[in-house]
Amino acid sequence: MDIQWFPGHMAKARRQVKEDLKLIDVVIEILDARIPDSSRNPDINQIAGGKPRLIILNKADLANPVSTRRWEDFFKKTGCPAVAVDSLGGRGVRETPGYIQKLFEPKMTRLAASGRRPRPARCMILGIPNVGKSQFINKLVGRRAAKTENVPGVTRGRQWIKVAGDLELMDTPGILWPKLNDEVVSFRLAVTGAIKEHIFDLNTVAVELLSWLAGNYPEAIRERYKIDVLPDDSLELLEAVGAQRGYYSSGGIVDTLKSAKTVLKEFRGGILGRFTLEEPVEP
Ligand SMILES: Nc1nc2c(ncn2[C@@H]2O[C@H](COP(=O)(O)OP(=O)(O)OP(=O)(O)O)[C@@H](O)[C@H]2O)c(=O)[nH]1
Ligand SMILES: [Mg+2]
Repeated sequence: MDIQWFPGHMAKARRQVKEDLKLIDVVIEILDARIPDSSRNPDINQIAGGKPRLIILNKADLANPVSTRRWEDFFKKTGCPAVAVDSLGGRGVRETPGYIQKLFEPKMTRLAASGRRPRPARCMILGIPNVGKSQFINKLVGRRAAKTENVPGVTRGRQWIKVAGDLELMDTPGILWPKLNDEVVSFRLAVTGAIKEHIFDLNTVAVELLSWLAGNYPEAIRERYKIDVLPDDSLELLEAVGAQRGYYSSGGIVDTLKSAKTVLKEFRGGILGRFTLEEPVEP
């Protein structure tokens, strides 16, 4: 699976981020709790420069809670506070302003020492497409301040949003790195919904996902799709899912595309269970 997807708006967003960083006190890096490593921009250190940073492990409601705790510890050990958040349900959202204020404190003290009046902490929300940046902001401010939708590439330009109290947040368009040349990373981004669907082959991704699930959580598939004996071949498994659902085309063959869409949708919706696709590797 070779994915090349770097639309013009992302290149522009990247330049804009660089420029806007001058105005920013704290960078909020939103990661997908199911793939904290693959959803991380490898250039983040360079992009964020020396700004204090808070990591948010978003969509924690869809991830394995034990793994999420491991990831929180992992990032904390690297010196970066990390909070698990469910921006839909709201869990963890309220804890974030406290972390932000703490990160802003040294700068605020410096500003005060030079005679400047206190001002809100200005934060930039950064992350890959569809990770939940706009939804996180909406949950924090308690209204639909930013547009959200379950497809990547919704936010096209930056937008400042004030939070009651002392925060100002800048929503930004999701940015992916130019070359997704790592097959495993590409698969994980596709399966979690960070890449537009016309860019990759749905069947390939669903087969790979079924193979991963069959290897790690066979019970989840057995129960959901009522398949007692899982075939070794994952394409056969995809067909078995379709057969179980009655997805037949006119010639009586299983419609694997329809099965693939079902499997991906149910995985992304958390219907198959809460899964984390990668664990932290201790240095
Ligand atoms: N289950 C779950 N869904 C979430 C969470 N956060 C966001 N979503 C959903 O994920 C989808 C994408 O959310 P957005 O806020 O639009 O994502 P974004 O990062 O702003 O995306 P772009 O603007 O395209 O870069 C929406 O359908 C949200 O409802 C979460 O914590 N849990
Ligand atoms: Mg957005």
